[in-house]
Amino acid sequence: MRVSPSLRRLTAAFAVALLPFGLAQGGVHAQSTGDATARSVTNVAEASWDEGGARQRISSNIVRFEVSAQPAVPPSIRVYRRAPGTGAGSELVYRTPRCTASAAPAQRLSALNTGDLAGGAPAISSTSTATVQQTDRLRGGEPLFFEINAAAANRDPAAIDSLTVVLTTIEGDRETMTVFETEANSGIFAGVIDTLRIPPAVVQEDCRLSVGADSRITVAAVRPGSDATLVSADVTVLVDPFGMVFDSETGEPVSGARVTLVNADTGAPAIVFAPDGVTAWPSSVVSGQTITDGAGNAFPMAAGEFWFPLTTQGRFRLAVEPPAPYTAPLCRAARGARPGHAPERPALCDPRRILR
Ligand SMILES: [Ca+2]
Ligand SMILES: [Ca+2]
Repeated sequence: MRVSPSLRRLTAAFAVALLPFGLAQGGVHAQSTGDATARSVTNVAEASWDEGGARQRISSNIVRFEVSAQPAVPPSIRVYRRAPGTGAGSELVYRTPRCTASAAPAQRLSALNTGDLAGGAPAISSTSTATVQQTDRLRGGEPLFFEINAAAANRDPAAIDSLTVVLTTIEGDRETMTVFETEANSGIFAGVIDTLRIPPAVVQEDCRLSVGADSRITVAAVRPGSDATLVSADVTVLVDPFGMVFDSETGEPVSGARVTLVNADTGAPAIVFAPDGVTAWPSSVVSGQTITDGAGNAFPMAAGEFWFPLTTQGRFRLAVEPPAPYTAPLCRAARGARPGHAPERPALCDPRRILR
């Protein structure tokens, strides 16, 4: 059968296209590096045809390509907040990040074990755990935990790799962190950053992320070796309003009132925690005065403001001791109360409002 030149080229093209698959079974060379198995497939395409009564044959150049043993998992970010109380939530393993970017890609396990740090390599803390729950919302002042699954950033299966993470807020704060792989060959990079309510004013790269009311945080992992974003996620921030003591006639804030959070069932001062859910917080504060938590952190309050960030579950009331010339909380008297009968309208006190 005579083959036209055009058909001959087509035939050869098919042969080139099809031969690699035919040869692949005999031409696969596998090599392993640690637990990560990569396959290198080497192919030579061969075409043959009859022309002028003679058998013609031609071989292509050598083509090699790598075949991953497992399909690549796209990078992803999960964001967590500390689980309130005990019993709920899951354990997050992380290493304390460094609040700077680092060009050094990895820390060898041997150095990690001996503390002998290679030149330029970031010091890596031992692993910590936190009980957390996944979220896309956070209260201002809570620590923000994040976990980045990025197999591409696990460049050395025998070393703790690091990943640069940039956190930004819509108020203009920006924190650049070096986040470490949880294990040498996990491909998972987890870390935490404290958030801080505004005020005080935003300060970039101070290792704390300032957020305002209805803020949004963007967590972005940077592709190793470039400035491009590998993967990012947004977190909505809810800022609980501060309590406010104000003049019921003028509406002006009133500083200097002692406000106590009281357990309504026991009458005892409530157990209060700082925004991190762990650090002690005073159960009695003075409106408009800076509040200092059990770890010595200062939380400035604007005029008339007070704040009880977190407490245990239960029923609570506020007790207010107003400064002079104010005398008492504003209360609405009960109406229609008769002995043995419920009042038509119960008494109602708004302890944040006081009369003079
Ligand atoms: Ca690694
Ligand atoms: Ca900051």
